[in-house]
Amino acid sequence: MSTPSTSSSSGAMTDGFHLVIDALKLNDIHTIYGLPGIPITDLTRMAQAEGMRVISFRHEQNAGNAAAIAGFLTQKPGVCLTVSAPGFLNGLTALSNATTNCFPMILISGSSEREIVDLQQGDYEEMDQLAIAKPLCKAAFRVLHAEDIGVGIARAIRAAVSGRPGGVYLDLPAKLFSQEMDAAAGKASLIKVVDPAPRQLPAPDAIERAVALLKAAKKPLILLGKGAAYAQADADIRALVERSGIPYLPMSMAKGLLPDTHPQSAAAARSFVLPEADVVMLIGARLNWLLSHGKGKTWGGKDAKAWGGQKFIQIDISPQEMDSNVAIDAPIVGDIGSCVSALLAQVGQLSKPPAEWLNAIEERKTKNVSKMAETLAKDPVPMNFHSALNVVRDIFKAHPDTLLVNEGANALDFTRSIVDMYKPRKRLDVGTWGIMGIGMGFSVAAAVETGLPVIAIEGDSAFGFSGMEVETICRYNLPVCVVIMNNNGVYRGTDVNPTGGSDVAPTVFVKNARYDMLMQAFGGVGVNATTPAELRQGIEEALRSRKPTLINAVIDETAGTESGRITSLNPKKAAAA
Ligand code: ADP
Ligand code: TPW
Ligand code: MG
Repeated sequence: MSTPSTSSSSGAMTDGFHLVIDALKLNDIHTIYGLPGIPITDLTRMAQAEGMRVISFRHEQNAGNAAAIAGFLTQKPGVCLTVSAPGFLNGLTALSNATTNCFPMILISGSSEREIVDLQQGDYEEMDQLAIAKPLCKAAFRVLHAEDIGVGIARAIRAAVSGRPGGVYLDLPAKLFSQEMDAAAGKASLIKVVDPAPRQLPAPDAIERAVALLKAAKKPLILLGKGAAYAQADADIRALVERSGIPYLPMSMAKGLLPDTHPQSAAAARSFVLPEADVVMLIGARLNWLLSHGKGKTWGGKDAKAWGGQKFIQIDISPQEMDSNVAIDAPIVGDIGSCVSALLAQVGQLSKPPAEWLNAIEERKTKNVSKMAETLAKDPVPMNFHSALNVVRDIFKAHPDTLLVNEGANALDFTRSIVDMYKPRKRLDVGTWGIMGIGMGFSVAAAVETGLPVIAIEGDSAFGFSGMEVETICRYNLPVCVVIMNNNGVYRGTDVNPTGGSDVAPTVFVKNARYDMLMQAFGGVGVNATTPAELRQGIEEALRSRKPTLINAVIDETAGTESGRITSLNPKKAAAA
């Protein structure tokens, strides 16, 4: 296909299609995750013709999740492209989830004719998309004129990656794409964004305040969140932890920032260190529900709402995050790279944490680790989560560069606690919302963006939300190995219908389903694994061959617990507690 915008002959014209493509490429965005249809089919074709990688999905939510995690992995906004109204709405869940998780992405949706939409005259796929997107993302823009495309893309990129990263919606009405303009003027209208995520240096007095708190601490603790993983300040974060000698806890997606086997990791003593710590330094982690809002019994408070007495230091790029749940005694506002390096410069002033604290943690860790080792050594028939995940644990130890995608309830919680990660940004999961459906979208983007193999550990319910994308994985021949922890249902496969009627219980699926056959339908490798040995062989072969693979791991249907680790959030149970 010709490239009007790069033609140098005088009088050459360009159009909206090419300006969008050129603006993305100019800003180093070379991949689009999307799903074609009116009015963006030709945009996908032309983008491919112009050398962009266009990854087509079977449902926009998965394309959106792919874009979001591409943003997390690369610090560049992932781009998702959809059609109008229904396609846009399908992408919106992912956009909203990206915003919630602070992942930079841009959802670009074609839209119907403005005049008709605004008069509500019933256009094809009519919807006021901009208005609907606005409350669900960080910023939303619409471009009406071809000469504004450069500005529109530049604003979208800046909004997505600067400050706290998030999702941006860009509305491109159908008519825009065919608008023509002089090619030279078009080229001149594009903007290459300079320094899209400017460093934000912390104030020196904020650093001093934090250092003073750490100096006085008897039982300090560092909490690493996915913001710390996103920031790609890996060496400095590791140096800060190691040179201060402070024990640390990684949040789920921060696992591997330092290897989970690191002697300072307190992960195996989590329920001991949270209530005991006296000064807690949060690095890119929010005190939301995942940390029990920084108070209550988890933190040693005397009841569910009480403050546990900890002093908090919080490093975050968003000033408004401070005091959101409990008082933050030493807020450090800035980008994590700059903040951690400023702290590192002062770390010489700190003495190592008291031995009593470190020994107490070590004691708890040793006890819990040996208890876990006992459980993992068992080989029950049928397999349970532990015996299956013991295999996965070995595999990640031997192949630490592999990416792990993980969703489900028990399939999530057990994997998080059993499978050690050794490198930063290798663990991708359900994040802040605990959302199901990220599995295949994340897997596709993880493979596309890194070229590395991906293992997706999926609950059988979780997999269902994005399962059709196994065709996408086969179509692009991606090195993705999906392992379904098949316990015949949501949490378990054993619930019964109390009426004795013929409908099964709401949490129960078809018994003994063969998910592996889904993969075979598209030319991938399907394996039915009933023992740890078969599971090990299946995954190892997938890593060796890099062929799309799906392993149906048959798990004891009685093995799971309700809601995995978050049973207490169920209304009925919470009231009873
Ligand atoms: P987790 O779920 O792992 O606890 P959260 O998503 O709750 O992590 O928190 C991530 C935090 O990191 C957010 O408050 C976000 O503002 C912050 N953040 C993201 N990127 C950066 C960065 N580059 N510098 C500083 N803070 C960041
Ligand atoms: C978009 C609620 C949380 S976990 C889960 C659901 C439906 C599935 C658990 O079953 P699975 O795992 O995957 O088989 P396991 O190992 O315990 O059997 N809809 C959305 N997000 C969420 N979180 C839900 C529903 C949910
Ligand atoms: Mg299940």
